[in-house]
Amino acid sequence: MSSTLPSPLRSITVLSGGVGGARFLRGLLHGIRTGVLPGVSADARVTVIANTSDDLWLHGLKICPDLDTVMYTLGDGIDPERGWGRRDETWHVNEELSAYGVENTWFGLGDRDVATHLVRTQMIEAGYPLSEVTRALSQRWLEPTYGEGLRLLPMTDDRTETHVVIADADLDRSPSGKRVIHFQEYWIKLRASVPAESLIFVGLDESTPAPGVVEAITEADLVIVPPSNPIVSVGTILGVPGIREVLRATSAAVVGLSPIIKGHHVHGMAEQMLTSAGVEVSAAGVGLLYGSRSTGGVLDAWLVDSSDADDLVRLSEAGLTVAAVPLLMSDADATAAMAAEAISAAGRAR
Ligand code: FO1
Repeated sequence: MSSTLPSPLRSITVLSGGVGGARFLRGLLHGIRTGVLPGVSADARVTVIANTSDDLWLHGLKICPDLDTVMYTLGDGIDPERGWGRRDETWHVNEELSAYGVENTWFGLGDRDVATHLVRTQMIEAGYPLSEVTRALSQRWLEPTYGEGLRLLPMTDDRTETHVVIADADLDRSPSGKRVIHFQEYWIKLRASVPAESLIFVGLDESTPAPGVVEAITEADLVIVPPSNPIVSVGTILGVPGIREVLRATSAAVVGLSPIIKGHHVHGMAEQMLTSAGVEVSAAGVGLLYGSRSTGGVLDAWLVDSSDADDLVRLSEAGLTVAAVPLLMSDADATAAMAAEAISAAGRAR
Protein backbone atom coordinates (compact mmCIF):
# COMPACT_ATOMS: atom_id res chain seq x y z
CA MET A 1 0.00 0.00 0.00
CA SER A 2 1.18 3.56 -0.71
CA SER A 3 2.73 5.40 2.21
CA THR A 4 0.38 8.31 1.55
CA LEU A 5 -2.63 6.49 3.07
CA PRO A 6 -2.56 6.93 6.87
CA SER A 7 -1.01 3.86 8.44
CA PRO A 8 -2.68 2.17 10.12
CA LEU A 9 -6.17 3.17 8.93
CA ARG A 10 -8.21 3.90 12.04
CA SER A 11 -11.35 5.45 10.72
CA ILE A 12 -13.43 4.30 7.74
CA THR A 13 -16.68 5.95 6.62
CA VAL A 14 -19.12 4.15 4.32
CA LEU A 15 -22.03 5.75 2.40
CA SER A 16 -24.64 3.01 2.36
CA GLY A 17 -28.00 2.12 0.90
CA GLY A 18 -29.85 -1.05 1.99
CA VAL A 19 -29.05 -4.64 1.03
CA GLY A 20 -25.86 -4.10 -1.06
CA GLY A 21 -24.35 -1.62 1.40
CA ALA A 22 -25.22 -3.79 4.40
CA ARG A 23 -23.66 -6.91 2.88
CA PHE A 24 -20.53 -4.96 2.02
CA LEU A 25 -20.34 -3.62 5.58
CA ARG A 26 -20.66 -7.12 6.99
CA GLY A 27 -17.63 -8.16 4.92
CA LEU A 28 -15.68 -5.03 5.83
CA LEU A 29 -16.26 -5.58 9.56
CA HIS A 30 -15.44 -9.27 9.20
CA GLY A 31 -12.20 -8.25 7.45
CA ILE A 32 -11.29 -5.84 10.25
CA ARG A 33 -11.97 -8.45 12.92
CA THR A 34 -10.02 -11.18 11.16
CA GLY A 35 -7.11 -8.86 10.31
CA VAL A 36 -7.15 -9.51 6.56
CA LEU A 37 -7.40 -5.86 5.48
CA PRO A 38 -4.04 -4.35 4.56
CA GLY A 39 -2.95 -1.58 6.90
CA VAL A 40 -6.22 -1.43 8.85
CA SER A 41 -5.98 -1.18 12.63
CA ALA A 42 -7.70 -4.01 14.52
CA ASP A 43 -9.66 -1.36 16.43
CA ALA A 44 -10.55 0.76 13.38
CA ARG A 45 -13.87 2.60 13.71
CA VAL A 46 -16.45 2.32 10.96
CA THR A 47 -19.09 5.01 10.51
CA VAL A 48 -22.03 4.28 8.25
CA ILE A 49 -23.92 7.17 6.67
CA ALA A 50 -27.18 5.62 5.49
CA ASN A 51 -29.69 6.75 2.91
CA THR A 52 -33.02 7.83 4.38
CA SER A 53 -34.79 8.88 1.21
CA ASP A 54 -36.45 5.43 0.92
CA ASP A 55 -38.20 6.17 4.22
CA LEU A 56 -41.97 6.23 4.45
CA TRP A 57 -44.80 6.78 6.87
CA LEU A 58 -47.27 3.91 6.81
CA HIS A 59 -50.15 3.19 9.22
CA GLY A 60 -48.79 6.01 11.38
CA LEU A 61 -45.36 4.38 11.58
CA LYS A 62 -42.05 5.86 10.51
CA ILE A 63 -40.19 3.20 8.53
CA CYS A 64 -36.52 3.55 7.56
CA PRO A 65 -35.71 0.55 5.34
CA ASP A 66 -32.02 1.25 4.70
CA LEU A 67 -31.19 2.10 8.33
CA ASP A 68 -32.98 -1.05 9.44
CA THR A 69 -31.41 -3.26 6.78
CA VAL A 70 -27.93 -2.14 7.89
CA MET A 71 -28.84 -2.47 11.56
CA TYR A 72 -30.40 -5.93 11.28
CA THR A 73 -27.69 -7.24 8.93
CA LEU A 74 -24.80 -6.16 11.16
CA GLY A 75 -26.69 -7.13 14.32
CA ASP A 76 -27.40 -10.62 12.94
CA GLY A 77 -31.16 -10.12 12.95
CA ILE A 78 -31.73 -9.94 9.19
CA ASP A 79 -33.68 -12.49 7.19
CA PRO A 80 -30.85 -13.93 5.10
CA GLU A 81 -32.96 -14.92 2.10
CA ARG A 82 -34.91 -11.67 1.66
CA GLY A 83 -32.01 -9.43 2.72
CA TRP A 84 -34.48 -7.07 4.49
CA GLY A 85 -36.67 -7.40 7.58
CA ARG A 86 -36.24 -9.76 10.53
CA ARG A 87 -35.37 -13.43 10.52
CA ASP A 88 -38.00 -15.81 12.01
CA GLU A 89 -40.60 -13.21 11.10
CA THR A 90 -44.36 -13.66 11.36
CA TRP A 91 -46.95 -11.56 9.53
CA HIS A 92 -50.04 -11.39 11.75
CA VAL A 93 -50.20 -7.57 11.74
CA ASN A 94 -50.12 -7.51 7.94
CA GLU A 95 -52.81 -10.22 7.75
CA GLU A 96 -55.04 -8.33 10.18
CA LEU A 97 -54.61 -5.08 8.22
CA SER A 98 -55.55 -6.94 5.04
CA ALA A 99 -58.62 -8.39 6.77
CA TYR A 100 -59.72 -4.82 7.50
CA GLY A 101 -59.12 -3.96 3.84
CA VAL A 102 -56.56 -1.38 4.93
CA GLU A 103 -54.04 -0.34 2.27
CA ASN A 104 -51.09 -0.64 1.65
CA THR A 105 -50.92 -4.36 1.90
CA TRP A 106 -48.11 -4.60 -0.67
CA PHE A 107 -45.61 -3.36 1.93
CA GLY A 108 -44.52 -6.28 4.11
CA LEU A 109 -44.73 -5.21 7.75
CA GLY A 110 -43.43 -8.09 9.81
CA ASP A 111 -44.53 -8.44 13.44
CA ARG A 112 -40.99 -8.25 14.84
CA ASP A 113 -40.14 -5.39 12.50
CA VAL A 114 -43.23 -3.47 13.67
CA ALA A 115 -41.71 -3.24 17.15
CA THR A 116 -38.74 -1.33 15.69
CA HIS A 117 -41.10 1.05 13.87
CA LEU A 118 -43.18 1.56 17.02
CA VAL A 119 -40.12 2.46 19.11
CA ARG A 120 -38.81 4.77 16.38
CA THR A 121 -42.16 6.47 15.85
CA GLN A 122 -42.73 6.97 19.58
CA MET A 123 -39.32 8.60 19.94
CA ILE A 124 -39.81 10.82 16.90
CA GLU A 125 -43.21 11.92 18.17
CA ALA A 126 -41.60 12.69 21.53
CA GLY A 127 -39.29 15.09 19.68
CA TYR A 128 -36.09 13.08 19.23
CA PRO A 129 -34.29 13.56 15.91
CA LEU A 130 -33.79 10.48 13.72
CA SER A 131 -30.05 10.40 14.52
CA GLU A 132 -30.83 10.05 18.25
CA VAL A 133 -33.46 7.42 17.56
CA THR A 134 -30.98 5.48 15.42
CA ARG A 135 -28.43 5.65 18.23
CA ALA A 136 -31.01 4.26 20.66
CA LEU A 137 -31.95 1.41 18.31
CA SER A 138 -28.25 0.68 17.71
CA GLN A 139 -27.81 0.07 21.44
CA ARG A 140 -29.69 -3.15 20.95
CA TRP A 141 -28.38 -4.18 17.55
CA LEU A 142 -24.84 -2.89 17.15
CA GLU A 143 -23.28 -1.96 20.48
CA PRO A 144 -23.13 -5.46 22.00
CA THR A 145 -21.01 -6.75 19.11
CA TYR A 146 -19.11 -3.70 17.91
CA GLY A 147 -19.05 -1.27 20.84
CA GLU A 148 -17.33 1.96 19.77
CA GLY A 149 -16.18 0.29 16.57
CA LEU A 150 -19.35 0.97 14.63
CA ARG A 151 -21.63 3.99 14.37
CA LEU A 152 -24.77 4.19 12.23
CA LEU A 153 -25.91 7.67 11.17
CA PRO A 154 -28.85 8.70 9.01
CA MET A 155 -27.70 11.02 6.19
CA THR A 156 -30.07 13.69 7.53
CA ASP A 157 -32.54 14.22 10.38
CA ASP A 158 -34.88 15.96 7.94
CA ARG A 159 -37.73 14.23 6.16
CA THR A 160 -36.79 13.38 2.58
CA GLU A 161 -38.63 10.95 0.31
CA THR A 162 -37.92 9.70 -3.18
CA HIS A 163 -40.97 9.72 -5.43
CA VAL A 164 -41.21 8.29 -8.94
CA VAL A 165 -43.12 9.73 -11.92
CA ILE A 166 -44.70 6.99 -14.05
CA ALA A 167 -47.06 7.05 -17.03
CA ASP A 168 -50.71 6.33 -16.17
CA ALA A 169 -53.18 5.57 -18.95
CA ASP A 170 -56.17 5.94 -16.58
CA LEU A 171 -57.05 9.55 -17.41
CA ASP A 172 -59.86 9.70 -14.82
CA ARG A 173 -57.28 9.05 -12.13
CA SER A 174 -54.40 10.91 -13.77
CA PRO A 175 -55.64 13.59 -16.21
CA SER A 176 -52.03 14.54 -17.02
CA GLY A 177 -51.29 10.96 -18.08
CA LYS A 178 -48.69 10.77 -15.32
CA ARG A 179 -48.77 9.66 -11.71
CA VAL A 180 -46.34 10.28 -8.86
CA ILE A 181 -45.85 7.40 -6.45
CA HIS A 182 -43.60 6.75 -3.47
CA PHE A 183 -40.35 4.97 -4.31
CA GLN A 184 -41.43 1.96 -2.22
CA GLU A 185 -44.63 1.59 -4.25
CA TYR A 186 -42.57 1.67 -7.44
CA TRP A 187 -40.00 -0.77 -6.03
CA ILE A 188 -42.22 -3.26 -4.24
CA LYS A 189 -45.72 -3.03 -5.71
CA LEU A 190 -44.66 -2.44 -9.31
CA ARG A 191 -41.28 -4.26 -8.96
CA ALA A 192 -39.85 -1.43 -11.07
CA SER A 193 -41.63 -3.04 -14.04
CA VAL A 194 -42.65 0.21 -15.76
CA PRO A 195 -40.27 2.98 -16.83
CA ALA A 196 -39.52 5.62 -14.22
CA GLU A 197 -40.04 8.83 -16.23
CA SER A 198 -38.30 10.89 -13.59
CA LEU A 199 -37.52 10.97 -9.90
CA ILE A 200 -38.53 13.61 -7.40
CA PHE A 201 -36.43 13.89 -4.25
CA VAL A 202 -38.92 15.54 -1.91
CA GLY A 203 -37.25 17.67 0.75
CA LEU A 204 -33.70 16.76 -0.28
CA ASP A 205 -32.61 20.24 -1.42
CA GLU A 206 -33.68 21.73 1.92
CA SER A 207 -32.17 19.00 4.08
CA THR A 208 -29.00 19.31 6.15
CA PRO A 209 -26.52 16.58 7.10
CA ALA A 210 -27.34 14.83 10.39
CA PRO A 211 -25.05 15.52 13.35
CA GLY A 212 -21.72 13.75 12.89
CA VAL A 213 -22.04 13.23 9.12
CA VAL A 214 -19.74 16.04 7.98
CA GLU A 215 -17.12 15.15 10.61
CA ALA A 216 -17.32 11.47 9.68
CA ILE A 217 -16.28 12.36 6.13
CA THR A 218 -13.82 15.13 6.98
CA GLU A 219 -12.02 13.18 9.71
CA ALA A 220 -12.02 9.76 8.04
CA ASP A 221 -8.84 8.03 6.90
CA LEU A 222 -10.80 6.38 4.10
CA VAL A 223 -14.29 6.81 2.61
CA ILE A 224 -15.90 3.88 0.80
CA VAL A 225 -18.87 4.00 -1.57
CA PRO A 226 -20.09 0.37 -1.48
CA PRO A 227 -22.05 -1.40 -4.22
CA SER A 228 -25.28 0.44 -3.42
CA ASN A 229 -27.81 1.95 -5.79
CA PRO A 230 -26.03 4.98 -7.30
CA ILE A 231 -29.22 6.98 -7.88
CA VAL A 232 -31.67 6.31 -5.07
CA SER A 233 -29.19 5.38 -2.31
CA VAL A 234 -25.74 6.95 -2.78
CA GLY A 235 -27.21 9.60 -5.11
CA THR A 236 -29.55 10.84 -2.40
CA ILE A 237 -26.79 10.87 0.23
CA LEU A 238 -24.73 13.00 -2.18
CA GLY A 239 -27.83 15.13 -2.72
CA VAL A 240 -27.95 16.35 0.89
CA PRO A 241 -26.56 19.88 0.54
CA GLY A 242 -23.00 19.95 1.83
CA ILE A 243 -22.19 16.24 1.65
CA ARG A 244 -20.83 16.26 -1.92
CA GLU A 245 -18.69 19.28 -1.02
CA VAL A 246 -17.12 17.66 2.07
CA LEU A 247 -16.51 14.49 0.11
CA ARG A 248 -14.67 16.50 -2.53
CA ALA A 249 -12.68 18.34 0.12
CA THR A 250 -11.77 15.55 2.56
CA SER A 251 -8.12 14.52 2.84
CA ALA A 252 -9.33 10.90 3.00
CA ALA A 253 -9.11 8.77 -0.13
CA VAL A 254 -12.54 7.99 -1.59
CA VAL A 255 -12.99 4.61 -3.26
CA GLY A 256 -16.11 3.04 -4.77
CA LEU A 257 -17.18 -0.45 -5.85
CA SER A 258 -19.50 -1.01 -8.78
CA PRO A 259 -22.99 -2.33 -8.03
CA ILE A 260 -23.33 -3.18 -11.73
CA ILE A 261 -21.78 -6.37 -13.06
CA LYS A 262 -22.07 -7.11 -16.78
CA GLY A 263 -24.86 -4.59 -17.18
CA HIS A 264 -26.98 -5.81 -14.28
CA HIS A 265 -27.47 -4.69 -10.71
CA VAL A 266 -26.44 -7.58 -8.47
CA HIS A 267 -28.52 -6.81 -5.38
CA GLY A 268 -31.47 -4.83 -6.64
CA MET A 269 -33.11 -3.18 -9.60
CA ALA A 270 -30.89 -0.18 -10.24
CA GLU A 271 -31.13 -0.50 -14.02
CA GLN A 272 -34.45 1.35 -14.21
CA MET A 273 -33.16 4.14 -11.97
CA LEU A 274 -29.99 4.57 -14.04
CA THR A 275 -31.97 4.56 -17.27
CA SER A 276 -34.36 7.20 -15.98
CA ALA A 277 -31.37 9.35 -15.03
CA GLY A 278 -29.89 8.88 -18.53
CA VAL A 279 -26.88 6.96 -17.20
CA GLU A 280 -25.34 4.04 -19.09
CA VAL A 281 -26.14 0.80 -17.22
CA SER A 282 -22.59 -0.45 -16.79
CA ALA A 283 -19.73 -0.37 -14.32
CA ALA A 284 -18.19 2.41 -16.42
CA GLY A 285 -21.48 4.35 -16.52
CA VAL A 286 -21.72 4.40 -12.72
CA GLY A 287 -18.01 5.19 -12.24
CA LEU A 288 -18.27 8.10 -14.66
CA LEU A 289 -21.48 9.28 -12.97
CA TYR A 290 -19.61 9.56 -9.64
CA GLY A 291 -16.54 10.92 -11.47
CA SER A 292 -12.99 11.52 -10.38
CA ARG A 293 -12.21 14.12 -7.73
CA SER A 294 -9.50 15.35 -10.09
CA THR A 295 -12.22 16.43 -12.53
CA GLY A 296 -15.05 17.60 -10.25
CA GLY A 297 -16.40 14.22 -9.14
CA VAL A 298 -16.35 12.42 -5.78
CA LEU A 299 -14.04 9.39 -6.22
CA ASP A 300 -10.31 8.72 -6.33
CA ALA A 301 -10.58 5.02 -7.15
CA TRP A 302 -13.24 2.74 -8.66
CA LEU A 303 -13.43 -1.04 -8.69
CA VAL A 304 -15.28 -2.97 -11.37
CA ASP A 305 -15.88 -6.71 -11.51
CA SER A 306 -13.29 -8.87 -13.29
CA SER A 307 -15.86 -9.51 -16.03
CA ASP A 308 -16.04 -5.75 -16.74
CA ALA A 309 -12.29 -5.28 -17.34
CA ASP A 310 -13.11 -3.81 -20.78
CA ASP A 311 -14.41 -0.69 -18.97
CA LEU A 312 -11.06 0.11 -17.33
CA VAL A 313 -9.52 2.21 -20.11
CA ARG A 314 -12.47 4.62 -20.25
CA LEU A 315 -12.49 4.97 -16.48
CA SER A 316 -8.78 5.60 -16.11
CA GLU A 317 -8.90 8.13 -18.95
CA ALA A 318 -11.48 9.94 -16.81
CA GLY A 319 -8.91 10.28 -14.02
CA LEU A 320 -9.88 7.33 -11.80
CA THR A 321 -7.50 4.77 -10.33
CA VAL A 322 -9.15 1.52 -11.35
CA ALA A 323 -8.97 -2.23 -10.91
CA ALA A 324 -11.02 -5.19 -12.12
CA VAL A 325 -11.48 -7.68 -9.27
CA PRO A 326 -14.18 -10.20 -8.21
CA LEU A 327 -17.11 -8.17 -6.86
CA LEU A 328 -19.64 -10.88 -6.02
CA MET A 329 -20.45 -10.65 -2.29
CA SER A 330 -21.02 -14.41 -2.03
CA ASP A 331 -19.92 -14.62 1.61
CA ALA A 332 -18.17 -12.57 4.29
CA ASP A 333 -14.68 -13.76 3.23
CA ALA A 334 -15.25 -12.87 -0.44
CA THR A 335 -16.63 -9.48 0.62
CA ALA A 336 -13.68 -8.84 2.97
CA ALA A 337 -11.42 -9.56 -0.02
CA MET A 338 -13.31 -6.86 -1.96
CA ALA A 339 -12.75 -4.43 0.91
CA ALA A 340 -9.03 -5.31 0.85
CA GLU A 341 -8.93 -4.54 -2.89
CA ALA A 342 -10.71 -1.23 -2.26
CA ILE A 343 -8.08 -0.27 0.32
CA SER A 344 -5.23 -1.22 -2.03
CA ALA A 345 -6.78 0.84 -4.85
CA ALA A 346 -7.22 3.79 -2.48
CA GLY A 347 -3.51 3.49 -1.64
CA ARG A 348 -2.55 3.54 -5.33
CA ALA A 349 -4.75 6.59 -5.89
CA ARG A 350 -2.90 8.81 -3.39
N1 FO1 B 1 -38.94 -5.20 0.06
C1 FO1 B 1 -39.79 -5.93 -0.66
O1 FO1 B 1 -39.45 -6.38 -1.75
N2 FO1 B 1 -41.08 -6.16 -0.21
C2 FO1 B 1 -41.52 -5.71 0.99
O2 FO1 B 1 -42.67 -5.94 1.35
C3 FO1 B 1 -40.58 -4.97 1.80
C4 FO1 B 1 -40.92 -4.50 3.06
C5 FO1 B 1 -39.94 -3.90 3.85
C6 FO1 B 1 -40.24 -3.56 5.17
C7 FO1 B 1 -39.26 -2.98 5.97
C8 FO1 B 1 -37.98 -2.78 5.46
O3 FO1 B 1 -37.03 -2.24 6.25
C9 FO1 B 1 -37.67 -3.10 4.16
C10 FO1 B 1 -38.64 -3.67 3.33
N3 FO1 B 1 -38.35 -4.04 2.02
C11 FO1 B 1 -39.27 -4.73 1.28
C12 FO1 B 1 -37.05 -3.70 1.42
C13 FO1 B 1 -37.05 -2.26 0.84
O4 FO1 B 1 -38.18 -1.96 0.14
C14 FO1 B 1 -36.03 -1.97 -0.25
O5 FO1 B 1 -35.29 -3.03 -0.69
C15 FO1 B 1 -35.24 -0.73 -0.11
O6 FO1 B 1 -35.88 0.37 0.40
C16 FO1 B 1 -34.27 -0.44 -1.22
O7 FO1 B 1 -33.08 -0.28 -0.53
